[in-house]
Amino acid sequence: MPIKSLATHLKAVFMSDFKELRLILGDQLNRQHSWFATPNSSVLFCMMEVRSETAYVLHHKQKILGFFAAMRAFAEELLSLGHQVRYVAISDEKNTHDFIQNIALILKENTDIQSIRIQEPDEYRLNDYFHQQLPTLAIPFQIDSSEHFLTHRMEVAELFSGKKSFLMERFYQHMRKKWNVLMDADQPMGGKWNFDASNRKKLPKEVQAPPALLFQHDLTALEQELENQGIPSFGNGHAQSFYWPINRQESLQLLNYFCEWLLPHFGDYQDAMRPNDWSLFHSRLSFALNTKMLHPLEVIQKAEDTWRKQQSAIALHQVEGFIRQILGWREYVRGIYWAKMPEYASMNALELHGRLPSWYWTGKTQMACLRDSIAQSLDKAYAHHIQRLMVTGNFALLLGVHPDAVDAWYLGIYIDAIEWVEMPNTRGMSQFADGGIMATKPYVSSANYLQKMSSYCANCVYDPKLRYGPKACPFNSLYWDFFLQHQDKLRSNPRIGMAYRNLDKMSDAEKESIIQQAAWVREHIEEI
Ligand code: FAD
Ligand code: DLZ
Ligand code: SF4
Repeated sequence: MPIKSLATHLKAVFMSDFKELRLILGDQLNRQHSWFATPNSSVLFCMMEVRSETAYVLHHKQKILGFFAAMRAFAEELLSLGHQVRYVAISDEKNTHDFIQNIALILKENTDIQSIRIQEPDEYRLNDYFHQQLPTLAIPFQIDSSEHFLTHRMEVAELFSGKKSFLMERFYQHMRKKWNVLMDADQPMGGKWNFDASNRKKLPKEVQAPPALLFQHDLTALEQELENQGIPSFGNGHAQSFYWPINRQESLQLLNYFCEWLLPHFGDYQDAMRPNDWSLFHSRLSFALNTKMLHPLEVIQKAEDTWRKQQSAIALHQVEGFIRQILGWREYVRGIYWAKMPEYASMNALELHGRLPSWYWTGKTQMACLRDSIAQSLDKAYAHHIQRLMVTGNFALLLGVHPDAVDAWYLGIYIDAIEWVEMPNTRGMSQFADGGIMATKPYVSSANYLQKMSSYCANCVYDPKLRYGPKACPFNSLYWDFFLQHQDKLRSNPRIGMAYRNLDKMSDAEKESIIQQAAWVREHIEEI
């Protein structure tokens, strides 16, 4: 593990006359940042593994392993490029496990340091912490851009100033023009901005996705180090053959693999689900992107270039569907986060107060769709978008779970989960807790949708067609009960008209049966 040579390097570090300290956070592993353009012997780069970051939520083991392994690899890379690095490992005896206290110690050891620079932290929590704590060091400091995003923090807020809801589609068109992506002069390629309607195909049995590209890292020593330090976590670590990319080179390999093998079908099967097929045609690039090992523009441009060179093999809707996720959704959710924090973190528009069933932490439920999606998340620290939105998220919302509990689960379980992207997706898009800032209606469905878009139901003890009785799929009664319970807040929403028209056609006895069946599901939630 790289940590050995980092430790050796520390001796050299103490003998130098550093003038400036620059802190690199665990999700700032951007080798192309202007900070690293030329090695400068008066600059000391610092990286820290701290308990405050491992403990703000209970993380999946792969998330901690992945962040620490990527941080260590990045420090090694900086050293090899001639930069000076002080790496504070989790087991470092002097580690105070707090960024500012660690910096204070380094300043004590390096009395020539006259200034500090950090890059903008992406999470509100850490941004707030540094704004409050940096002045206490009584030394000039500067906060630089992370040079990662395609929008500035308040761009979405400015674009939608004075508006109640923030429509992604408008933002996306603005981004396509701004960055000249998939454009034909000032018009969108193919005459349409959005090919969403072509992104909802069912996955036919005979279509097999190519295998996921997996790397092989032996992280058992790091896993042992975390255990020795008593760092809590959950889920399967796969430390012996850790398969996520932990450096830029591997991240680029993953991007190339995606463009060559998966992009040709990405758009078609973007919303499809299949048991035991954990990533289908998805890129699995979110960890590399969120740690900044990859820049969003290089991912977008690589996808667009691949399409331009192979238009006979790759249809426009495949690449547009992919680019929309990164140029559109990713930047958009970040903009919502900065526009609405800190209030966003406590929004609970539907006033939900339920608990997350304990099987969200074990996968032990008889519902095939939830069992597979949760077991996969525990094993892989990954689920693709539609599993997150329409299986685990959908069920939590129908059940009436408090958005805080849902947020904590999503923030902990996925390797790509950093609050700026996790929270708007969970609290906003998935749980409708922001009352419709992000989504124009709640993303809920009965078994009908799940049966259409997946093959889960074929092997489930529950019947997707039944609404009542012991074999009835729990999604069905909860779905109608959801609309009954939230009539005061949802009935006037024109996008939900159909659900209320269907409810209005039901007899009182039918509605009463739904209410009773949903109550039964809630009462027996731990056994279903
Ligand atoms: P692909 O399907 O291959 O998409 C390509 C890239 O587009 C992703 O890597 C990601 O960077 C971006 N992207 C796609 N959808 C979104 C989206 N809705 N918002 C932002 N970026 C998007 N994404 C995270 O990166 N971190 C999270 O913590 C996170 N939490 C989520 C929680 C919920 C409840 C939901 C519904 C979605 C969440 N997402 C999150 C968005 C999305 O599910 C993941 O980005 C995606 O599943 C990652 O897998 P992938 O790289 O294979 O994505
Ligand atoms: C996710 C994570 C973890 C588990 N640990 C660390 C850490 O010890 N040190 C660090 O600098 N970063 C870590 N991270 C990533 C941070 O949580 C991330 O940098 C912030 O959330 C800022 O967006
Ligand atoms: Fe999920 Fe219901 Fe289908 Fe079972 S029947 S897999 S619980 S949607």
